[in-house]
Amino acid sequence: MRKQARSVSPPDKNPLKLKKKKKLAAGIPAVTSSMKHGIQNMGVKRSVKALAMVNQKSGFDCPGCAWPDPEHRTQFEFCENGAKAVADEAMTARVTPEFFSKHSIDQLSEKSDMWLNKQGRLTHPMILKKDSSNYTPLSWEEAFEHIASKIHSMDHPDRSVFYTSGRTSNEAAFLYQAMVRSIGTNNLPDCSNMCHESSGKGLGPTIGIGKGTVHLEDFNQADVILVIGQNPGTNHPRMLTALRDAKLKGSTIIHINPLPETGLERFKHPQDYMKLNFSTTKLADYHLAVRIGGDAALLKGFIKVHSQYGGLDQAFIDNQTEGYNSMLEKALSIDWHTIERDSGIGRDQIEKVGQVLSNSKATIACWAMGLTQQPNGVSLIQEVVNLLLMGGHVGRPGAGFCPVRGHSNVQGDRTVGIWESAPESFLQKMEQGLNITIPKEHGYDVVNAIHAMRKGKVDVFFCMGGNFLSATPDTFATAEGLRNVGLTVQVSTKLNRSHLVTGKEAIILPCLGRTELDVQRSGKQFVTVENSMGVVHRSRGGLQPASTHLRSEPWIVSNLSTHLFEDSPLNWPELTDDYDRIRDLMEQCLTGFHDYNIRVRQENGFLLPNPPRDSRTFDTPSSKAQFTTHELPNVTIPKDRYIMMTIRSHDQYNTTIYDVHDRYRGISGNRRIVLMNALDMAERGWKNRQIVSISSHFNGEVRTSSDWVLVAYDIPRQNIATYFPEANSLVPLNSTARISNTPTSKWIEVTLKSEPFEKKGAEEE
Ligand SMILES: Nc1nc2c(c(=O)[nH]1)N[C@H]1C(S)=C(S)[C@@H](COP(=O)(O)OP(=O)(O)OC[C@H]3O[C@@H](n4cnc5c(=O)[nH]c(N)nc54)[C@H](O)[C@@H]3O)O[C@H]1N2
Ligand SMILES: Nc1nc2c(c(=O)[nH]1)N[C@H]1C(S)=C(S)[C@@H](COP(=O)(O)OP(=O)(O)OC[C@H]3O[C@@H](n4cnc5c(=O)[nH]c(N)nc54)[C@H](O)[C@@H]3O)O[C@H]1N2
Ligand SMILES: [Mo]
Repeated sequence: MRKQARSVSPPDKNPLKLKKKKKLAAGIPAVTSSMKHGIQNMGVKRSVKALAMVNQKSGFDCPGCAWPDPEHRTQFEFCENGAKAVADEAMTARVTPEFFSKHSIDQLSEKSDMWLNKQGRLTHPMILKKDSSNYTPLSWEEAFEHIASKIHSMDHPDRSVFYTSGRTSNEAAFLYQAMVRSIGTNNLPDCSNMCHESSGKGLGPTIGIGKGTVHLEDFNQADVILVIGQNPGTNHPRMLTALRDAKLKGSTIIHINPLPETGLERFKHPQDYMKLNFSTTKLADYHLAVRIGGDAALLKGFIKVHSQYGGLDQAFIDNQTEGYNSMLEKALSIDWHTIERDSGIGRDQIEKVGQVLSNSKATIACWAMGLTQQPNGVSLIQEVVNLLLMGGHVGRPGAGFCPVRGHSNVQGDRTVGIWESAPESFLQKMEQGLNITIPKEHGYDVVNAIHAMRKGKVDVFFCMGGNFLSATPDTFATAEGLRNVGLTVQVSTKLNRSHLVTGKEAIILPCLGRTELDVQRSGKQFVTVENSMGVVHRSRGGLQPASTHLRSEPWIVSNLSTHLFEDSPLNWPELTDDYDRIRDLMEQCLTGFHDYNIRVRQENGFLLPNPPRDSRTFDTPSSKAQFTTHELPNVTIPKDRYIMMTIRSHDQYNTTIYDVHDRYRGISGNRRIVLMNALDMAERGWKNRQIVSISSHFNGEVRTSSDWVLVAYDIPRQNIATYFPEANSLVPLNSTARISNTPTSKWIEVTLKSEPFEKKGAEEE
């Protein structure tokens, strides 16, 4: 019998080191860190080769994040964390069949997530047979036959679920959804359900498109840039360059965040050292240390101030919007006491910053997970829309909405069909283009997929990338769900915990990454991606693949499809012989992709249509932008409770842990830490390094996790922060944002209890 694998990483046992928080982002330490990760993982020669290709017109798109590339690129168009992402994929270590024969999955699960990732690139297709404890190799042909036979034996197409993580190229994602819809289901959950779903659901009904409306060039023309609930210094370091350039041109930057994130304090471009320019730039002019969940109140405050101090674009409000009066009436009905209490920000400061916003001729609002992963994530985004619409800050230079996407192609994946609840008009065009019949019922999103697995409703769970077990909420509940599934399949580059906590049978299909050469029958291929600002461009890897057994994601999909469908209107093998054929097909099925193969070969790719940005028009039922009216959420917490947010450290990429450092925050050695206000600690008689257990409370359910270490930090009172994914077992599966169903990873109500110091090693609860 197979022993059960552990679902939460054991801690890396290093002593916790605490230093002062850094005030300067990037600079020389960023250069040193890029080099260190590069050389350790890839060696000198490969580092130079790989990094010379990142974000170059003839190279590959950085797998780090979705921030766009400037038109005038430098020779080194990457950042510290992009370099780490490249090094992590292009590393020379390998996970081979011998590795799997040496280690059983339960043994591997006792290793930390960091250790698992460090073992290197997966090299062969592998299968974990029923009741067996070790993966064994199998051929691609055997793998496809096995998966196809499981899918054929299902009672209903909806008993299969197909997850996607946002690194998948447009071509692979498009073919993948075509395969899934040909099977007859819309069960296409993706990482976006846990990420910017609230942005899409907030923007769609108000401005008529679920995407941002700015270009990179707009940053140079903005009067004011709001950065809300986002830590670009760590997660989008190249955005700091855009902020610096904007700043040097006179923009005012307003940072709204419970934490004083270093990236927004002072910035030194790493490449300036080569030009012997040692000056640093102060970025944020204002930092409002809002309480977690306090943005709703703060935004109402700004709206009140704006209505008093003028700067309203009355003509725009009158002619191109609806709902202004009701929205304003609601904001004005909320008294200052409530706004101050809920936001944690004094009226003086709100008025001061509110005036800056009122006086602005062009405002850009950027945001990320601090807003989207709140229970009221969708209405928060819509309050941001309210605020900007008041001044007409959309569809003109230097102004607009900028949801800053995470995974490098998460936006593109959605555009090409990774969408469990795609609108009917989208599916109709897809149906015609593919010449198949597509069911119109919505499929499972991430949270509903977990519910379905737990209820025994899933026979086959297929993942195109990602780490479903560790990225999703409620780790133990998700693990139970996964163990219920007949067959789980992971198309992956690196080993992670989702390969260990599996269905009754599991298959690993190792694939090429962004950095690698992709050669098909017609020769070398490139793929395309869409960045956070709607630019579609090419990405072509150049390194020799990590193993000769690796296959590209499009190849994997087309070969599986060949085994799945006896008579399909699509000629699957032909599609992957030359990816131009995939793009030809995409042109037929998607809006905005005409002359795809020609336009994507232009130097900087092409822009997808975006009515608010291109023509200040709004694709809503009344063709007007919508102001929306929202109640304030209840954010009062009982005296003995805290609100916990789960965030990223500087040395991780989502569930991939590169190292145990969080350089900017001055923390290293341990990832099971809790950032807590020193006064809250003193009140409980606690000091730095106190060990605590955390219990989350939701609808009467309690989830507990032990062995966490307290660190005194500059964070609002009754707010605490822990790292994702270690804290995910505390995120209740049913605690999701209204409308978007995004897990509320930034709003978890918890209590803390001290534990004896000698307690070692996090236990599996
Ligand atoms: N190096 C690196 N780059 C990455 C990633 C990575 O893991 N590593 N992940 C990628 C992905 S998929 C994504 S989605 C992005 C994530 O990028 P971010 O959204 O920047 O990531 P988080 O660490 O989740 O940080 C959220 C920020 O929101 C703040 N916050 C939390 N609650 C609130 C609140 O109530 N109000 C306000 N105003 N702020 C709040 C936190 O203090 C934190 O600064 O980054 C992408 N890029
Ligand atoms: N508590 C909490 N939970 C969160 C979040 C949070 O802030 N707090 N953030 C959420 C967010 S924003 C996101 S986006 C999700 C992320 O969820 P996922 O996207 O599922 O997770 P990742 O950690 O990015 O996936 C890493 C794995 O992807 C595989 N991989 C890497 N590159 C490739 C490739 O090119 N092709 C293929 N096929 N596989 C590849 C590797 O095997 C690697 O181990 O997590 C969410 N979960
Ligand atoms: Mo994300």
